[in-house]
Amino acid sequence: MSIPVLELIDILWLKFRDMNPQAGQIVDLLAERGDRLQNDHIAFRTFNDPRIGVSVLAKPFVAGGYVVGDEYQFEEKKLYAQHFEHPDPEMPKIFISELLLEKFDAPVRKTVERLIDQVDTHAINDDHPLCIAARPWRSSYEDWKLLRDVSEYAAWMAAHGFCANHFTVFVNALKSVASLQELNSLLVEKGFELNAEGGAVKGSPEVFLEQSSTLASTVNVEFTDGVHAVPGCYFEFARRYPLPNGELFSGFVAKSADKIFQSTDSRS
Ligand code: OOG
Ligand code: NI
Repeated sequence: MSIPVLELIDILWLKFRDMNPQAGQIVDLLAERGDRLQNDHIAFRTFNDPRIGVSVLAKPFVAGGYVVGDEYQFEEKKLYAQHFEHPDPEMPKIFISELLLEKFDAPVRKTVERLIDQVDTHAINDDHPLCIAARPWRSSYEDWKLLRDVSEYAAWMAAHGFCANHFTVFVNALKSVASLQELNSLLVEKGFELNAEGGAVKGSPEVFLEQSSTLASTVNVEFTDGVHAVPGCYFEFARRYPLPNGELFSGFVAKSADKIFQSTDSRS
């Protein structure tokens, strides 16, 4: 029996909040204004190796009633993603992406292969799902830098492995702000840094989704060659608009997502 999804989400949230204190601070800020956090979606990252690909990460969610909603391609970043939704619209959507390893040259593939070969696949099971496995490999800062030069995403994976990359505030449910723009202003005023890639707000009512996100907090990671500060997790904000049939759009917008990924880029 898989861990019930709600229980899993609680575990993921506590780990995420630990690694990303700005999330807890923003939840507290909204609570002071009378708003409770409703999650729009939770995102995970991985590599497209059959041992740890999207379908392995998705397992406990699928067991809990989630189904694939749509799929997305990111040519330039060499990523593929799927989102999963639950019949209960209050349940957060799950967005899972994977790096397409065959699109990279041999040194990168070998570096990643050395990480994946350390995963004890028998230790990944219904009681210990991959999405909470943390970093099932030892990696060096040298690896991180080599990967960072070709893919920020690959470097992030080498440093952190499996956890929620971000949680997302469902802005429609907030009563204390009327728009995503208003929420962004509040966050900037309180000192939070937003991802400005392509403008603070990604998307528009015309594509039925507006999104913004913080820049990932820097975290100290223990590599085999010492402790180094690298980008960690971030917090996202999403406002959804109704489709012509009256239902809220429940998917993602690849052009916006492409910029949201950059919330974990390292700043030199
Ligand atoms: C995912 C970025 C895309 C969205 O909501 O469009 C995304 C990531 O950074 O792993 O979350
Ligand atoms: Ni997201």
